[in-house]
Amino acid sequence: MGQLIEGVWTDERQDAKTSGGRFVRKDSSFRNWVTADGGAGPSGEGGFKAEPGRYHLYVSLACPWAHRTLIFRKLKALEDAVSLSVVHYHMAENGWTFADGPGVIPDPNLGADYLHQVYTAADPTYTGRVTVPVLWDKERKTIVSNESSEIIRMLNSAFDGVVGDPTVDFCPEAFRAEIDAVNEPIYEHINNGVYKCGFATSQEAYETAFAALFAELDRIEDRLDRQRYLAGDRITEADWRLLPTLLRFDPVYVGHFKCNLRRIADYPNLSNYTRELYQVPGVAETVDLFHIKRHYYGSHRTVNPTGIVPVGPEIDYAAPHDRDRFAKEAAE
Ligand SMILES: N[C@@H](CCC(=O)N[C@@H](CS)C(=O)NCC(=O)O)C(=O)O
Repeated sequence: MGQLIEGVWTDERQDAKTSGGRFVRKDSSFRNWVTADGGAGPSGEGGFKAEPGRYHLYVSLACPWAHRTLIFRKLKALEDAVSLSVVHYHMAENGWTFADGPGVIPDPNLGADYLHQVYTAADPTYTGRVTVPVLWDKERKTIVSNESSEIIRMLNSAFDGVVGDPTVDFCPEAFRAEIDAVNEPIYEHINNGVYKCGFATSQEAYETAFAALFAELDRIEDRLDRQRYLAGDRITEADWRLLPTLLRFDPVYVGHFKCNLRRIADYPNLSNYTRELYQVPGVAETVDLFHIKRHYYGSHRTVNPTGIVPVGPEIDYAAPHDRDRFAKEAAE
């Protein structure tokens, strides 16, 4: 995995060689917000007004952080308003690329061969990781944001007065505090926790992350025994932030990242919940297990030197689920 240094791509990175072999994820760099009136958002500068056709999303179908943004774009009916590029699943010496391959959607804005060219177009002296997702402003020819948690908040509401489906709200004011409260430990121990397991370079760091990951999964399993969704009786942002990790867990994280105490399939509530969310109309179209498996197993050669992609496991996310038991209980 490489990075940009002063706008120049370099193939080297001191990635997991952090204190005690722990993997530490660096904060995202572009933190501006698209807003309804173009005013500044919670961070960054203003000048990014919500307008149909103005913004473009660069994603990888493999990446769980990018996956959240695809789900919001789909469920908020913003596909025509926010255009899309998809990088190749294989991330190697050039980072993410637009090389020809199944499912790749090239860059219509800059004709870039590599995603790092999009970053240097926004900031010619950029230093840092070149990550997906990226929200690009075609008008100002710059990156609005490369932070998925903030991009989904923008997609959830900024375009409501102009385009998309304003009746869909995954972050209602009344749920906000609860959503933030559940998001925090899930991010720390599950979304990012699987990476802390997989990219640890010391036994101790791996075992610490592993214990925290399964403690949090157990806690969520218990919560989902009492309520249908993470923040209560309706689907919220918290659910869409967790789903991409759950979908990748059994096919990838159990083996590749050594998260193997239990599979999601071994958790009755989590597995039924995963299937219910997967079956929400539109969501399955955002899931690409081919990109997911090829990317992780093929790109992380420090973790899997041969690049061999396992054939299994057999998983049917479209199989029936039992989550409507909560609706039945409420009706009784
Ligand atoms: N905090 C970022 C993290 C994004 C991220 O780490 N994306 C990964 C793919 S899953 C990436 O692009 N990695 C490339 C690299 O680190 O060089 C977000 O949530 O948007």
